[in-house]
Amino acid sequence: MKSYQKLTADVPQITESGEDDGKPLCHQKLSAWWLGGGLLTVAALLSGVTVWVLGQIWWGQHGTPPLTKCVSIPESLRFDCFPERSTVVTRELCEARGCCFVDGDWPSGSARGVPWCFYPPDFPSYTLGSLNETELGVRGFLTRKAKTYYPRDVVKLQLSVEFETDARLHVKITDATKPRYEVPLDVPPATKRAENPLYTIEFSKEPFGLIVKRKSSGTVLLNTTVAPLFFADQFLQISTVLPSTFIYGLGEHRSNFLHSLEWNTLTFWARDVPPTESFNLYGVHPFYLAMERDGASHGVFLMNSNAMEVVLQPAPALTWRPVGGILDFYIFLGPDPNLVLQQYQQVIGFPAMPPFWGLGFHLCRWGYGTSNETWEIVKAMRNFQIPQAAQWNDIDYMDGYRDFTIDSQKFGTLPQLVEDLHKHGQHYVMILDPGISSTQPPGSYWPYDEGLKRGIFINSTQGKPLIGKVWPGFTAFPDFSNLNTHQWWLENLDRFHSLVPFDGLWIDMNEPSNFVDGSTAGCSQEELDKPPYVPAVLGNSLSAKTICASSRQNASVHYNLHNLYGLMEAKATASALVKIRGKRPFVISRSSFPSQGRYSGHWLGDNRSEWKDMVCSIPGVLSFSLFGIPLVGADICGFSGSTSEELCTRWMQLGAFYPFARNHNTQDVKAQDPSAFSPAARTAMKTALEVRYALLPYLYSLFHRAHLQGDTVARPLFFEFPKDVATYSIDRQFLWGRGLLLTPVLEPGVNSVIGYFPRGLWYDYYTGSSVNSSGENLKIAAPLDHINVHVREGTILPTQKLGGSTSVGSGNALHLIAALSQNANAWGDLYWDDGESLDTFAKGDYSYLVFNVTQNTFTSTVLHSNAGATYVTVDALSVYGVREEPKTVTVNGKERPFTYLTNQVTDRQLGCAASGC
Ligand SMILES: *[C@@H]1O[C@H](CO)[C@@H](O)[C@H](O)[C@H]1NC(C)=O
Ligand SMILES: *[C@@H]1O[C@H](CO)[C@@H](O)[C@H](O)[C@H]1NC(C)=O
Ligand SMILES: *[C@@H]1O[C@H](CO)[C@@H](O)[C@H](O)[C@H]1NC(C)=O
Ligand SMILES: *[C@@H]1O[C@H](CO)[C@@H](O)[C@H](O)[C@H]1NC(C)=O
Ligand SMILES: *[C@@H]1O[C@H](CO)[C@@H](O)[C@H](O)[C@H]1NC(C)=O
Ligand SMILES: *[C@@H]1O[C@H](CO)[C@@H](O)[C@H](O)[C@H]1NC(C)=O
Ligand SMILES: CC(=O)N[C@H]1CO[C@H](CO)[C@@H](O)[C@@H]1O
Repeated sequence: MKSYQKLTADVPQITESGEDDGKPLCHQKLSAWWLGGGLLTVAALLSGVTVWVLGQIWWGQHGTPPLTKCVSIPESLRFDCFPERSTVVTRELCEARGCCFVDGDWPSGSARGVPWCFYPPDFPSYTLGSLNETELGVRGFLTRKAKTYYPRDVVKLQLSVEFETDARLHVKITDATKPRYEVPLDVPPATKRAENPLYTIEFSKEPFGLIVKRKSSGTVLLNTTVAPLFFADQFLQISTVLPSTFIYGLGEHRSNFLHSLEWNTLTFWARDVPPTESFNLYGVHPFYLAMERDGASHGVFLMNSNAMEVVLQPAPALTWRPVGGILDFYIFLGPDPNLVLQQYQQVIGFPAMPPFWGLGFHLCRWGYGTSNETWEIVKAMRNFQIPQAAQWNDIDYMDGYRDFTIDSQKFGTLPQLVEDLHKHGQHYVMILDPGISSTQPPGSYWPYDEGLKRGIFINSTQGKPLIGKVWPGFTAFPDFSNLNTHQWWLENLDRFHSLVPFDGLWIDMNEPSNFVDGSTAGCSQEELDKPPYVPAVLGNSLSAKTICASSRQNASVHYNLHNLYGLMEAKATASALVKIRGKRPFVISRSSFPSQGRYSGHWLGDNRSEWKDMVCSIPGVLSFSLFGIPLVGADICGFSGSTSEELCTRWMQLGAFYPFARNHNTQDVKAQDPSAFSPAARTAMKTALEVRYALLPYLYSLFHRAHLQGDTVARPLFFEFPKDVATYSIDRQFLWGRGLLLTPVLEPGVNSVIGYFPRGLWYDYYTGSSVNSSGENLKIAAPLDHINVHVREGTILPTQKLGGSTSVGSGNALHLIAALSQNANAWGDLYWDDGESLDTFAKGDYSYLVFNVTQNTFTSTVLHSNAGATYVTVDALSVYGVREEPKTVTVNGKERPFTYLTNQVTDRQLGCAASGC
């Protein structure tokens, strides 16, 4: 939808540096003297898991560090001792912390570069005592003798390391003496110690540190001895070196897919703001995936929902800096990126299977103004036979922007519109915001009256509902950490559904967004609102554009729960939809947190109608693939600003391949639905959507694999080619699953595009002509009415024939496309069910088919079937890459007619020259 913005006033004092300081990445070896002691004792404590214990190698001492110690620390390995940005650090301030001060050039603009104030090698940290064996691993205490410069150090910590599976290690550090807030995610517990782990772990006792290595290669994945550990009540910090500079994830941020390690500080605190580089955005995902140097891959998840920073620096190294909770790490050893993600999602949960219609094309706009006008667009789309699965409305349907109301003047015919959509096999999705208007006369607005009665709103420190201001004016905020709130939300939705039988819900503004900082009464002066360390969040305050951190929710204080607001609302919404409709829920949420995929998809927020925003959408989509939220897409053609016909055409082509495809526009700008353009543009858009619709059986099957085991749908190239380093930074192309490569045009005024084709045969999806790439960039023709789609050798794609109906799942016959490998093999699969019932896989109400080509024979094997299988008929098979014309083709033993087309192997330059690009 929209955010209410005043961008200029609250630009933070930090942005990413790197692009302009031109420093090369530096992979220097860590200086030897630092922990010069090396390995002193070795103890193989546990069967299968090697535990190394490093000896006494670091002596904590206070005072001004001698300069020689300081200057010998390479710049890339300086860990910032003065991350506060409210003050420019001076020698005095720095040395008061016992840190090294070496000033340099203050980076231009607001960027921060090499720290001036950094930890000396002997800065006090924790000491690890003896380790006891536990059922799943080891446990020990960490103690700190010297205080840090933050209040309330936790002086005794408990470390527990659990070898949960062969590929998964769990490291938890928390207060040894009293419980602290922990993220309420129900992670399935491990029950048995890993027998043959892919990792080894070593401990450094003094100062405490841990080193995780990949057993097979010896690669050091984590080494936390590089900087001191902090664990104060509101300042936790742990640093590690990284085995490479290839780091992905760490969202939600707008950046290239591959993160910059040039002193890049990323902040995590859910925030309503149009996506901008270096800002904390709507969602929070403290997870990264790293490629090692030999194509192996690992992932790290810090299960912590507090505000935090992650600092990436060129060593390469990474620092986690949360301001609460505990240090609860899961480390996933892959070894390939697909496995890393499966292992991550075993912890956070697998994404929901979307209804089939959810994968169709969605259309929305803020400012249709009336239900009749909304209806006109639907009719225009039908008239041009442009596929449309669902029509949406933004907040203009509401009466005074209040949830669960309809503007009876302007949207009086909404129920009829929805009925008409349903008659045409189409669906209706509407927006809801969490803020509940608090100013209606008592007795006139059930949601507020009843919410108040049931005590389900978030309270201020005064024990009364906290009042902020959102679209309807003054509002209270439902506390979704309270199960009574879920019941109240369900009752509201149920009442509303009997008025407007919506099929899905769009939950917006759920960071939660608030147009006044904190509340109408401001915030308290307590530590939660004024923490000793404020991460570099936009607005420099945790209450900026949201509610007070001190506010009270059932499960904890908002300080801890803020980043979970969207997750908890999505959970309540999905469960209400199931109860109301009895079918698979369809929810799209703006804010998100790990495990969100179980309840909702996500759109990338209030992007602009600009080429750059279209470019950024691919890293956005790919990052959410890493976060276990495969149902994701950007607003096609851009949300704010007016699009141009060319941009919108290219964006519709790209958007036809977002896993979640919605064209959405703001009010008071030019219309951008396909029916608004010239016949040529409209046709190009329609063609792109028809390709999507043809491929829906393939897409649906990919979603099944995501739901089943956490495979990605929109997939980065390096997931399939992890040994090809050239793929590591590609984010202008992506794959669908393993077999379909998308190469969109992302700039104006061109009719060709350069794309990278990993080694192997790639077939043009439309013609079957092929190119044999040695792993190279190829320039290919891309006229305005065309998006390049290539099929990878060895793939069988189930596609569907388009019938007269533009609805999804119309039971049209399948057309299989087999793209042969150089050895003339191929395989593929199809998951099929009724498209909307709950838990079809768990209940066995589905069909699953595997297709295979080998030795000139195509076979289709039904591995599971039930009534759903009767929906599947195949009426055509195309085989790409048949080198000689066959004499006969038989189907189940009977000879059948066929056509054979000689496909010219496209010469890459020629193919382009022919069309003049
Ligand atoms: C871990 O880091 C310390 C400090 O930089 C270094 O001395 C040590 O050699 C590293 N250990 C490994 C296994 O890389
Ligand atoms: C390890 O075991 C000893 C002896 O039972 C006990 O005193 C100590 O508290 C244990 N340490 C941890 C971290 O559990
Ligand atoms: C919407 O259309 C209906 C039927 O055509 C008409 O009766 C109604 O007055 C229209 N409403 C508005 C607000 O234009
Ligand atoms: C908020 O205050 C209401 C009374 O105004 C109370 O019923 C409710 O339990 C409080 N909720 C929390 C989480 O403190
Ligand atoms: C309130 O939170 C606690 C702790 O998270 C939880 O156990 C309890 O079920 C919650 N109460 C309700 C009514 O949701
Ligand atoms: C395809 O069929 C061949 C020969 O029967 C078999 O060896 C191969 O495993 C099959 N491949 C798949 C993916 O089922
Ligand atoms: C199209 C576009 O600009 N996408 C960006 C929208 O914002 C998200 C952040 O929410 C970015 O990740 C996308 O890159």
